[in-house]
Amino acid sequence: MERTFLMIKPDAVQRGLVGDIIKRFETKGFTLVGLKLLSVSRELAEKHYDVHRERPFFQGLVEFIVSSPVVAMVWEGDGVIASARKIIGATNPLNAEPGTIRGDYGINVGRNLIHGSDGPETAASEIALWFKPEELSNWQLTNKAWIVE
Ligand code: DAT
Ligand code: MG
Repeated sequence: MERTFLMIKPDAVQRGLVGDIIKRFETKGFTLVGLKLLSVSRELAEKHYDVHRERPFFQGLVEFIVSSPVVAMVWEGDGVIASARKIIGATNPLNAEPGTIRGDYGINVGRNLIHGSDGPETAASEIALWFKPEELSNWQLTNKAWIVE
């Protein structure tokens, strides 16, 4: 079953948006299989954003992620990787459609509320980076037959 890694960033945690953000993925029909609030180490933040190491915004991005706790999550379901990216919206919240998380709550690319894996390979590596296998639960929604044919 397909899984993706999502991280509610410090701005969204500080602004009290954790519940609203989780609710969007729950009501869509995806299954939450891993969840934790944590203060991110510089080492983890730098590993997570390693592909952006040479970009001018890298240091500021790392400072932001370590500045206050985040909520790390793994969600499961057919098509969850691409669907979560749609629910999240465009990287720059000013370009994100209303109805998306970034479109509804943000106005600045450096405060864009949430991270979501961008493909199957990054999803697998980010899940492994952020969660131990025993921190993930394999379970089924009891109402799954009412969500998936
Ligand atoms: P996304 O988070 O939509 O996958 P990304 O992987 O291109 O976007 O960039 C990772 C994060 O880096 C992004 O969420 C916010 C920050 N970022 C990206 N482009 C930026 C820019 N031009 N200026 C400042 N921060 C930027
Ligand atoms: Mg990205």
